[in-house]
Amino acid sequence: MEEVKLLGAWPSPFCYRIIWALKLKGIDYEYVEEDLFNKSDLLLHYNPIHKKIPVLVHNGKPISESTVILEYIEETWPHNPLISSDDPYEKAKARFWTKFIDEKEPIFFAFFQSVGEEQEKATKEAKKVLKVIEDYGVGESRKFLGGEKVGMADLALGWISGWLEGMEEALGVKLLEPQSFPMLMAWIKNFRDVPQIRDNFPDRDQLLIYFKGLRERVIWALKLKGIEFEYIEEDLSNKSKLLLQLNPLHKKVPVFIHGGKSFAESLVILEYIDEMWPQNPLLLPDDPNERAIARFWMKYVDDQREQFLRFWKTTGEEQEKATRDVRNVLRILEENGLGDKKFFGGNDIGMADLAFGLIALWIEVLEEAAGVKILEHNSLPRLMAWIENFNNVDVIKENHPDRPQLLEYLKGLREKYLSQPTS
Ligand SMILES: N[C@@H](CCC(=O)N[C@@H](CS)C(=O)NCC(=O)O)C(=O)O
Repeated sequence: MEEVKLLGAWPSPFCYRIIWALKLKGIDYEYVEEDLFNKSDLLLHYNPIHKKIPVLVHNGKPISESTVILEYIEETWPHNPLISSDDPYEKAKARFWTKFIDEKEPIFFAFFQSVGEEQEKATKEAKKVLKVIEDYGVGESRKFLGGEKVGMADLALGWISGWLEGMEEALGVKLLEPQSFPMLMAWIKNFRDVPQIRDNFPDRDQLLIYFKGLRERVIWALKLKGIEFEYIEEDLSNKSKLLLQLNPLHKKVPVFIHGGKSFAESLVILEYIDEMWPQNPLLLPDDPNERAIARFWMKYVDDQREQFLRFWKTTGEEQEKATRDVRNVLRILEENGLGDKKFFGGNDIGMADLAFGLIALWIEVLEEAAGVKILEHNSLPRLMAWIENFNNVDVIKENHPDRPQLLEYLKGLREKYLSQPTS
């Protein structure tokens, strides 16, 4: 009994090329889903060069690169051919289109991942590629790229029959206008009508969530790193189903969605962002000792959060005590955390600064909402300088909350807390 195993990942169009080919040929295989954020030893062992899926393992021998796998499948199981003609010229044409489509994939990736001018440029380029396929690849006289039957080039192009729509919808930008690409639209229909394709297609909604997720994360960190994301505003007095589903434990924002996975807790998210996108300012220092110190301060501030906000939630004696407490916390930060540095991590803004960002952005507004003065210039000079440095970083400046709106929000919330006897 021969071993046919496919290492894949459900959203990967490259992987579906192989699934479709095996189904069209009626080859039984074992499918192994890979977690691309935590690659298995098996994947690293079988594809040590690219560490990517798909990988086909046939009787212990691994083959990677989807177009190479398609050729291998065709040669190993020649029935129900993917290149139906014996004519070398027809074969060359099928390979030409397979290669053409494969090489243009980065243009669509750029279309999906970029923003602004870059996206406009990528959109134009992607449309040009589609036009070439419309004019020269799919013809009026034939159902598929290679003729009357689905072939290798069609499998390579398969992703435009579902994935492209997911990308378009997630972005809100349309590439495939039916009036401009009538033959491509007809090809999509023909392709999706093939039973082996129709029965082995990722779920449309899941693909859409996946692509939306890819455009996600915690605003400053991503902006500092120049990473694009989609922001979903939550109404916390009427939490969305999505939030309850993604963070059933705490039911709190922020929740970060990336690559179809989600997790909560802002500090955890910051660490993830730093690991996932190590470019631009590294939010945590390289040195393990400095790293530990930054984490220590982040945890300290997080643990003090309730304490920190207490002065704004209380009145009278309780508020006086809370005011003394928060000043103590700030003094500890001033003397032990900040020292003579511009930022908590040194000369550049870092993860600890983002963790403390609330102080810089909110404290004055919290003071005004609560009618109490916490920050005194003479007693906390370094912290005051830090607030100024923090607020002057371009990314922070550009993403500052609207002050009057924040004040109104914090005043309203304070009233709500004060009217609840237990809080
Ligand atoms: N040229 C490759 C592309 C495969 C590819 O990009 N696979 C992605 C999933 S869609 C992957 O495994 N990515 C993991 C990574 O880049 O770390 C092929 O045709 O097989």
